[in-house]
Amino acid sequence: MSRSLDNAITELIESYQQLNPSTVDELYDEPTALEFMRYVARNQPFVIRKGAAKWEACLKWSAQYLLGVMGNQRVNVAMTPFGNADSPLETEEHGLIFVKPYEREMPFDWVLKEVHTQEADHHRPSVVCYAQTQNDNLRNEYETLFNDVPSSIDFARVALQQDPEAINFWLGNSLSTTALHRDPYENIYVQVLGQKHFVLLPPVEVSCVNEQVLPAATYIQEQQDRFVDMFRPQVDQPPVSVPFATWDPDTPDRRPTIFSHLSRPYRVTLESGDMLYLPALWYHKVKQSCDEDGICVAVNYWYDMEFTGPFQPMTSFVRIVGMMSCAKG
Ligand SMILES: O=C(O)CCC(=O)C(=O)O
Repeated sequence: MSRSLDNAITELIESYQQLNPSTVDELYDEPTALEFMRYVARNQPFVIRKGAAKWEACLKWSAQYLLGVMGNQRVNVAMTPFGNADSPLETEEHGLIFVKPYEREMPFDWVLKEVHTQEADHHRPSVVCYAQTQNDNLRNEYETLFNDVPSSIDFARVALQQDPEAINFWLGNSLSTTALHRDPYENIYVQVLGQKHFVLLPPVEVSCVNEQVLPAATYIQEQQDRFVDMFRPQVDQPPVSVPFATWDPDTPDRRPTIFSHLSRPYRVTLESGDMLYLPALWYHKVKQSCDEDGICVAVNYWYDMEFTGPFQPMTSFVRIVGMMSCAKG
């Protein structure tokens, strides 16, 4: 029985790969709402090369412009020792945990300088900063920059019949990596400065990512003198458990499942002005490279995914069956 369950999961992954393109579709014009809806219905990503190149943000933003507009307004910044916010972490004390960043409000000019200086410095800093609150920050703490981007993506607004649930601003450098995870949103991601390097896995590859239920922890600032910030993870109290992918397609021999070798990750790099449609529930890991100012800036639009219809329950079924199969293996 369990052999045939493994075979069924293998067949699911392989038939998906046979029936679908092996690379992310590249478009050079915005799709119509109907064309976009066909991608949503197939749950298939695409990138529009230079799709946002004429946005005010892509024409005007630079370190100097951001500094001029934002000045010393206070913004939230995530701080971690290795640029590893919201990621699995091996610890001696607690084994594998899910660690969240230390978060702090700082003046924007301080954050910008810190991100830039860390990028320029050849020695690894003791703390890596990433402005990455995913809480609609572009319509809140970064509101003064909001005029430079559209308030919605037209083809998505018409097709999905809704406004974005959140519009987020991201400012970081090459020291930060976003760990493999998935979100219940249709995501339109626009690169403004620098590059983002996405690794994408479709939802059917859930059995490859070795999702485990991990104790949640948060970095705390242990000791600070004039020069050094020290961070260590502290397990959350009361205890909270978080299901999270623990396999990384870039280090495939660490923590694989019996299905990980079947995974065929899609890789796509976004240059300034490029727009990615990242469909709901796709696993994504994101690395970044900086522009000549030593910063990497992006904006993304999250639209609620559709929970009615078969997609969500069937994806959830595949996830549960995959976890059962991996657990007994
Ligand atoms: O840009 C990043 O670092 C992560 C982006 C991401 O996870 C998202 O847009 O959902």
